[in-house]
Amino acid sequence: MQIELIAPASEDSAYLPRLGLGVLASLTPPEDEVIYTDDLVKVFDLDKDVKDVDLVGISVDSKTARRSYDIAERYRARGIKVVMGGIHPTACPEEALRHCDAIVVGEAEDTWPELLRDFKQGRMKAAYRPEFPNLAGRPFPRRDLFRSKKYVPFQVVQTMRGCPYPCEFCSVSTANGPTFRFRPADEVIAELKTLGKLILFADDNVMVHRQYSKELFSKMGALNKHWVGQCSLAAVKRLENVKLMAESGCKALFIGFESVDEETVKFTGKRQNKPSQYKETMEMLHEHGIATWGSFVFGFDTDSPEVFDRTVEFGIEMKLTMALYAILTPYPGTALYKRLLAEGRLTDPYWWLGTDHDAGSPYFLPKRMSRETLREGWVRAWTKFYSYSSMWQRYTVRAPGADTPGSSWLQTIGYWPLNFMQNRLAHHKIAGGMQRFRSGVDVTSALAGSGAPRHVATGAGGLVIPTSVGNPGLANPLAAFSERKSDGRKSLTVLG
Ligand code: B12
Ligand code: SF4
Repeated sequence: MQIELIAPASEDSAYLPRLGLGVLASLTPPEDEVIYTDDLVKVFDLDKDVKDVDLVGISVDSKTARRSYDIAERYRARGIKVVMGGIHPTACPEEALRHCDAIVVGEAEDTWPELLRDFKQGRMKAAYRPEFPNLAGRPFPRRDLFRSKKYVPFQVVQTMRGCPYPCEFCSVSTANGPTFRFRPADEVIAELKTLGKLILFADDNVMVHRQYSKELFSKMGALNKHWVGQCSLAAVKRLENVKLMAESGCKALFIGFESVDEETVKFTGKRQNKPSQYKETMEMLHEHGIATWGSFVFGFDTDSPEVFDRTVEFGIEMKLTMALYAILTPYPGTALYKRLLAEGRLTDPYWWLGTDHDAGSPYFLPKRMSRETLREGWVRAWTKFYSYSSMWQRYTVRAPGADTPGSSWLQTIGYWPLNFMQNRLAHHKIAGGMQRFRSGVDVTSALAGSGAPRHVATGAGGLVIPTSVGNPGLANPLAAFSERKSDGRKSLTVLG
């Protein structure tokens, strides 16, 4: 039988293959053929790209939910059964089931082979709700399916799942459970040996369990890899951890600061972050050749309008290689979503069913500023942090010390191209509202079947966007009309 596994794309997708689909492919019996389709490397044409396969599996997160439903509907119209899995169907199973024939709620390692058997016997169930699987002894993801040259040259590897921290805005502890589950370090090492030099760890936190990380990173040293990953501040404030990571080949870390204010980090539940220690920690990372990419969120209840400039100045002072600023987003299933809903502060409870997620954000009423102020501050933060003067002030190259390696190639060679790229992103996407990608289907008809109570507003070029009753989507302040490229990728924006 032929199974097509689809990775739908959103305006925030990165050129990285979808590891979860490689995992499913590796668990598919060898007699079945797997086709991997990535909507980002080649935009899936809803009229031309529907194939006559036996079964379709779509990996869905909230940003790609709307696009996934559009694709699924085209297959189902041809009588082809569609299965959905991933974080969004896990958070919104009833909604997803309105658009497909079966869902997997949670992690699919144990369930996928069972689901395929059921399908072949004509008795596929509507919902599969597995326990959290043991991660030991699993086959390596099928990376032979990820052939596009457009993918960034880092290979994605996962070592663990789950998280015990209670960060209110995060989906991980609810979806993957509140305890850590690790793959045996030797299995990770064996997988790494089959891969190229550049590795991206798809872990929420690469240094979360000292004993495990010590074993893994000590063994990695001999492999001579260069790796990047996400890490919490709690881990990197200890010199011995930073040394261990640097020696194992760590070249950059994506760090969840979330906020530069003590009050806010306490409020979000991210108590392991201590703003008073940020500076020392960043210094230590830079000395050890680890470039830093800070992640910050705006819109917490404790945030006031001064937070934007303060956060940008902090990033400049810390000489961060890059920064990502996000507007607090109520992802379904999170404690944040539930609280804002209970407080009557969600402006569009089904925001993910819209086509341009940036245009309508923020999707809630902030406490200490208006939605407009939050949005304007977010745009200002991006453009200020990636201004030429900020780029110049942040640039630093460290020579090797007695026991420190000095700046890595990501900082010395990568800094300028990466920052120019982000400068373009800040102006075109964040300030300009230009989407990298848009599904290109008629929103009104798609919404008719979505079950979401909503109004629609007509925007420039006759485009229609959903808004919620009484809370019209915010107009992007700087973008006035659309630009559609021949491949349909960059298009439109604004609406109001
Ligand atoms: C790596 C990663 C990224 C990479 C993506 C790489 C890629 N192309 O996949 C990058 C950095 C680019 C990224 C970007 C973003 N990410 Co991200 N990311 C992750 C992370 C840390 C790991 C995902 C992963 O690879 N897991 C490993 C694989 C093996 O697991 P999996 O995908 O969950 O798949 C399993 C199951 O879900 C299931 N499954 C999955 N698909 C399918 C399909 C079928 C048919 C079936 C049956 C089962 C099934 O089976 C698999 C095996 O068990 C997760 C956090 C997490 N722990 O999940 C966040 C996470 C998915 N990201 C998140 C977010 C918010 C984003 C961004 C919006 C951030 C931003 N502001 O830009 C963007 C949006 C990306 C987009 N889709 O447009 C949220 C999503 C929340 C939500 N409700 O959607 C998460 C959960 C993090 C969080 N803290 O909440 N991300
Ligand atoms: S933000 Fe990071 S530390 Fe907090 S719950 Fe999510 S994965 Fe865990």
